[in-house]
Amino acid sequence: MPNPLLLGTWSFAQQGIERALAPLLEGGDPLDACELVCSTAEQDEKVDSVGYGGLPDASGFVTLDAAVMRSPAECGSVCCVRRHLDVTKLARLVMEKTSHVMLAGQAVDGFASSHGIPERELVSPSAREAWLRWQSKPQVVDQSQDGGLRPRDAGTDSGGALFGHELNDERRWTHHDTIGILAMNPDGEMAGACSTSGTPYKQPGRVGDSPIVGHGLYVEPGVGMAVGTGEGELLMGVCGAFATVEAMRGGASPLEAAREILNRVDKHFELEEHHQLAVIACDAKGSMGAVALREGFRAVVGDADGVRVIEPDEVLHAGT
Ligand code: SD4
Repeated sequence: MPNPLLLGTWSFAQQGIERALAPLLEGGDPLDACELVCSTAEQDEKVDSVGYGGLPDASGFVTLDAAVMRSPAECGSVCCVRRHLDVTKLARLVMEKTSHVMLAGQAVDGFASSHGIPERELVSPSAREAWLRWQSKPQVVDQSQDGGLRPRDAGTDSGGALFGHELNDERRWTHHDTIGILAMNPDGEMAGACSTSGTPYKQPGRVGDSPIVGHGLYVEPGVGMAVGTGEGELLMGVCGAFATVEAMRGGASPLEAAREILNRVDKHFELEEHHQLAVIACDAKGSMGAVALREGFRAVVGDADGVRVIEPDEVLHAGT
């Protein structure tokens, strides 16, 4: 019997998982659950890496990316969306209403409007303030680092406390965080989704791993599913989510598979201090694994025992 569950990246997935868990455990559609978890974060201004509240690119525009997936034949994504907030819903519309997998840029806003989804301002007041501060102090985040993610100063960051749990070294990575969610219902049906504003102050036009099937998200019924968060460029270089599922196909457990892919990143990239990456994975029975490159990553599990924030099973560079 599969173990039905929701497994999401970062503690801010908790609120959405609490909303989505009961219907999933009663046999609901796992993609409905994923969409609800992502849209809860998209609407939360406090989450500064997803949806409304997401930090802008270098030119001051927020652009959003998202993907959904049930299987290799059923996936959809959108990227560089500037005028619509509901990007997970849009990715699902691409999957369900078109013969395509991915729509990009301004055309997505037209597609959204044609499906009756209202436009809205994506730059929240707090994100605009942060961007203005960044502009006046460009040395705080080094744009030459392809998006320039750096752990924030603990002293200026409310971090994990914002999301109501005690594991507060997560705050190091605030604004570094895609929401990624994997779901399995009691029938063993799987789905996954992810949603992000990408790296803060990124070069305009930059798209990371999240909306690209196989990079930030991959789901294959009967085998497993995986989703990543963190420095997208690292995961893109190894087709990370796909590679994780392939490792499970080859007999690896979710933990072994996630570890193998992070080791591959470690082998190929000159990692910098600000690089963080985490992969969460789940096999066809509902066993799960979570591995992060550095300390401070959190995941959220929802299952028959309730909802809880957990630390990853392993940190590749423990102590950093
Ligand atoms: C990206 N993985 O665009 C996403 C978002 C993220 O820190 O986690 N940024 O690279």
